[in-house]
Amino acid sequence: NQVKVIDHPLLRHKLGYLRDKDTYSHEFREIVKEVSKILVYEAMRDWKHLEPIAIETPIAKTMAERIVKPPIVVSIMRAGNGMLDAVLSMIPRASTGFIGIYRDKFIHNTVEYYFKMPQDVQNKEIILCDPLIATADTIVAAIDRLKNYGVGKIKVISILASKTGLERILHFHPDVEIYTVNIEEQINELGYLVPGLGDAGDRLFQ
Ligand code: HSX
Repeated sequence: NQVKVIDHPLLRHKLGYLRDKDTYSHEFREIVKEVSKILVYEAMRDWKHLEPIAIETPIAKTMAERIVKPPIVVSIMRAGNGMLDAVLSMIPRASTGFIGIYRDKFIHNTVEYYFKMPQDVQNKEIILCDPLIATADTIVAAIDRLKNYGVGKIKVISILASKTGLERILHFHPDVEIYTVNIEEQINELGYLVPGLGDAGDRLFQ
């Protein structure tokens, strides 16, 4: 199964605050960070690239492990930037990419205005961050673009994702894994998740 819904009492508690329209922006930002750490923790669960390293504790010599070949953390701007620092704090050796992309309601298509990846992306694993997946137009366009660059496995972390959006991602990209807190049943005529949490970019940055 490519879709992992991380069901946990702490996440359900935090999601309530994210959904609540009366949650202040500074609180919303903090909670997005907390949830992002939990999602990336789950996304890294099957990470295979660990290297043994000899260290000394204050008491004795021992062996430890270090993550090698760290993934590239990619933010879909602007809302993905609300997740980025938290994810990087969990994987400090990761490099970072940015994709500026939005759904244009007049031309009914996605528009890319920025694309910046680190130097060597060939076969590198990707953690792709965007708090919301509604129609999935944005994330599918981002995945298309990353695959054209020859990246390795892509894991998406997203706080809420619509049922149709998830189906759409897996229709085009069945190899992608998606980690989310909840699957939303509906999207309204404006393209917002229902009940959702509103526009994640606006909630984060006002
Ligand atoms: C919001 O719209 C989110 O952060 C995503 O970037 C996008 C989701 O909408 P959709 O393209 O999945 O419909 O700004």
